[in-house]
Amino acid sequence: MSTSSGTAAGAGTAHVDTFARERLPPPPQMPDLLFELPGLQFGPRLNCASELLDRWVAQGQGARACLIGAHRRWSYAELQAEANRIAHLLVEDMGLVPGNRVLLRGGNSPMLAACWFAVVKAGGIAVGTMPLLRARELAAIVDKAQVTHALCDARLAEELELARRQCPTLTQVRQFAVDGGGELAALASSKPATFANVDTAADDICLIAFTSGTTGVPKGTLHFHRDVMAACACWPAHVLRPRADDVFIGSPPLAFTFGLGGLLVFPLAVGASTVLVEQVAPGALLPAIGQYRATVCFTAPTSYRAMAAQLSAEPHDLTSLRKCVSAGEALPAATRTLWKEATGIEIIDGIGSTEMFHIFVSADEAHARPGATGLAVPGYRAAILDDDGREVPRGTVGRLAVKGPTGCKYLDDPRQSNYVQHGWNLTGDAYLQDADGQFVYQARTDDMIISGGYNLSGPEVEGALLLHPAVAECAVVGWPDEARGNIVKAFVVLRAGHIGDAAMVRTLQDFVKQTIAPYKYPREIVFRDTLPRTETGKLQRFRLRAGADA
Ligand code: 3UK
Repeated sequence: MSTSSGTAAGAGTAHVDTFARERLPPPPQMPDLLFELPGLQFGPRLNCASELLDRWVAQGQGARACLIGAHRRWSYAELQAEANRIAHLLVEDMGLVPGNRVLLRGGNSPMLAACWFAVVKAGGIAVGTMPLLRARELAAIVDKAQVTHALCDARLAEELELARRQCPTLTQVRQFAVDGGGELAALASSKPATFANVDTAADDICLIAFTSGTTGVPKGTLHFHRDVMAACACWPAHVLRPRADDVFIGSPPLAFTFGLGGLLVFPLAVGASTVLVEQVAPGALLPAIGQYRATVCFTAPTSYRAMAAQLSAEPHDLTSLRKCVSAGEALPAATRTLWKEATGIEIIDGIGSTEMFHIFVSADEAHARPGATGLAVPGYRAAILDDDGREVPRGTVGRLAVKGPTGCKYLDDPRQSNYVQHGWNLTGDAYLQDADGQFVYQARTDDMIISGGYNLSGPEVEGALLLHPAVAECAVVGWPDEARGNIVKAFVVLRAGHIGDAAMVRTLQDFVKQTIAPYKYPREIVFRDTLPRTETGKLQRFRLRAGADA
């Protein structure tokens, strides 16, 4: 067993620009790391692009299908050639040196993936950004990460140009077009199709993922080349178990590590192919699964719920589909059941975080238990701790703590000591471990509702409401109340054909009382047309609380 914290400072880094490296958390604030699994034995040098992409071509598998987009299909060899040309452009024309931060901006597409590999091959640090971000948010990221270069989908260039006015570090920007035309492809076309990847250290930083967090200044999480490969050796290898002939598809953006792992890194790690298309709203995902004969789907719980409803209205060809992954939010038991009834497929739930890169507690189809997230993924350890950092007995609610081969490394941020305590990564989630050892989600720690002296989980009440056929979506929050401190308040979106009147309020209240302990029922219910969500599909409960402007 090896437990270590931190990384040997300056040990053979390939970075010339050491901005990010110098802003790693100080060694005492680094999470403990575990490298017990045989698949986690890494040498000192590692460039994850070599492992994920070049390796297949070197093994004579370059003709295999790799990326499938709306406009193009690339084999492994074709993606390699495109990424290599862009890497030359970055280094020769745009002056990139290893360690520079490169902002990537675009919806999911093969071209965006080629840009990601180009940056990583050249020893740069990829900074993914959500397509919907505005100039103000982009400027905050550019400033925090001192971004020097950007590769941007031409259709999204306007906000980046606006941001640039406040961003003196960002001097090199090129635009690309997803259909293969555009400035970037034209400039890269004269470059060689071969490129010698920068010989990076395993613990050189290769990406900064900004948290899709709720409020406050965005946090940039640093990830090493080794972190990317370590993630591949854990959850995909032991829980998802994909095959080389799988076709991955899904909705999360590549700027979100849920999407980067699920839709790019994990498929390529096993030589599979992946569909990278922008139009993956629930309504478009179902037909796309049929069109591309996709076999593995990644999306959020609400999307499975919406797709199950869609399937009851019109049939879709899902005969190719064999695995469905849900993450980003707790998967309500009702949603698991609806999806299984509609498709016969048991969803693989998994909790991951931007800080940990990907999923660390999960259950495959055989271990799936409605209402539970699962067990620690091989390679990770998980525990429920009290406020003093002591493990609590089974069945007691506490703070979810994890450690494994990846861990939280914020870029120059005092909040490091909130996430990492005593070597554990504290995800900010209240969980309990049941008698079988399964981890059962309660709420975000700051979403627990204290009402009349009871500790209540908003998502548990949501789970009960979602079992009612009139409920399409819902959110439950604590609402200030003179007598009780807080009351349980529900915001409900009804399915078409149902009316949100006083009778419906009574119906839903009675239904909850019959489903879970009666004291948990929502004393107040209001009806809404939509609920506030982040671009990654997470419910923004804070925007529904008293005093917020939802
Ligand atoms: C919540 C879940 C219950 C939980 C993510 C998979 O969501 C991801 O990363 P974020 O940084 O958010 C992390 C937080 O989201 N959460 C995620 N999955 C679940 N809660 N059950 C789940 N299955 O509060 C967690 O702390 O946006 C998910 C892979 C990569 C990711 N970045």
